[in-house]
Amino acid sequence: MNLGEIEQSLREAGLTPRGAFHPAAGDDLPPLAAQTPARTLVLAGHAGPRMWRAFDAARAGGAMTLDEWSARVLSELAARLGARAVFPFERPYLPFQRWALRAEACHPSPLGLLIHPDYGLWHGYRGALLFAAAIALPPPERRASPCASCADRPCLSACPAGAFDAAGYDIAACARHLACMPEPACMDSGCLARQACPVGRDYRYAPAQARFHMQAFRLNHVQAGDRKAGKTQRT
Ligand code: B12
Ligand code: SF4
Ligand code: SF4
Repeated sequence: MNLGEIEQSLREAGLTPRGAFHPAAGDDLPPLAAQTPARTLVLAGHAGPRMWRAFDAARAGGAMTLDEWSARVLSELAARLGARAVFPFERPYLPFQRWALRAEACHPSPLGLLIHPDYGLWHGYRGALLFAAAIALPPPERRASPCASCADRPCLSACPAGAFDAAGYDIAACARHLACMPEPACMDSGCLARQACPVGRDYRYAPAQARFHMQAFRLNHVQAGDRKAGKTQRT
């Protein structure tokens, strides 16, 4: 099994390969099994319309959440490839953003989301496959952060609730705004701070996907009033 074959399997399942790395001390990977450390991590996510099409078709056959779809697709793939699948919604949380910084040309953005030079802020992670073998990998791709040359930082001033400042993301301010009626524009177009970023505009979510993510976010973290108590995030 080589990396190209694994990446092709991810694409066929509706996912986007998001890089891979050989774990080192401090990467905090769970083992495959007792006494069996993972020697390769392959990251799976979404960027562009492929995942939404696959998920939307699958849920037409029976209601399911995006987390359930991710778990089904990646667990089947893991069984076929002899890997272990792990997920961003598992508790305790696994450090997916830290892994992404190791796996591909992503950088932290002022919004807390990672920014990718091509996808901008319009991407996410659906899971990772852990392999016992040290699979041959290409040298890591290193590209500059788009934020480093973005003098105006429009993402920081676009939120109508003023949820972003130098101190970070004010979850409560965002939650209060999303609970307003009539519904704020973010519910239809997706987070306006994210929309304001000039990078990766071709990868912006289509309206149905943007609304789906915002509804899931509001349901789990706003309406439920349960931002601390462990509801599953369905991004
Ligand atoms: C808990 C959580 C949240 C919480 C709290 C975030 C916080 N302040 O810590 C809340 C509910 C607020 C949240 C919000 C969002 N989140 Co969130 N979240 C997570 C989750 C499940 C766990 C984070 C964690 O504690 N990790 C454990 C530590 C050990 O991992 P780490 O990599 O070392 O930690 C990093 C993060 O904590 C990050 N971080 C710190 N502060 C913030 C603030 C924000 C807003 C984010 C996104 C990240 C972030 O910095 C750390 C170092 O890199 C991750 C999935 C995961 N397993 O990581 C998704 C995750 C970080 N979220 C994600 C997303 C997309 C969102 C939303 C955009 C949801 C949406 N609407 O679609 C929003 C952002 C706000 C908005 N207005 O839309 C994506 C980010 C993808 C990317 N491009 O980077 C992730 C990776 C999930 C995924 N499936 O891809 N999230
Ligand atoms: S608007 Fe500029 S600073 Fe903000 S995320 Fe996009 S590139 Fe980075
Ligand atoms: S979803 Fe709307 S209210 Fe929340 S941070 Fe984004 S722009 Fe602000």
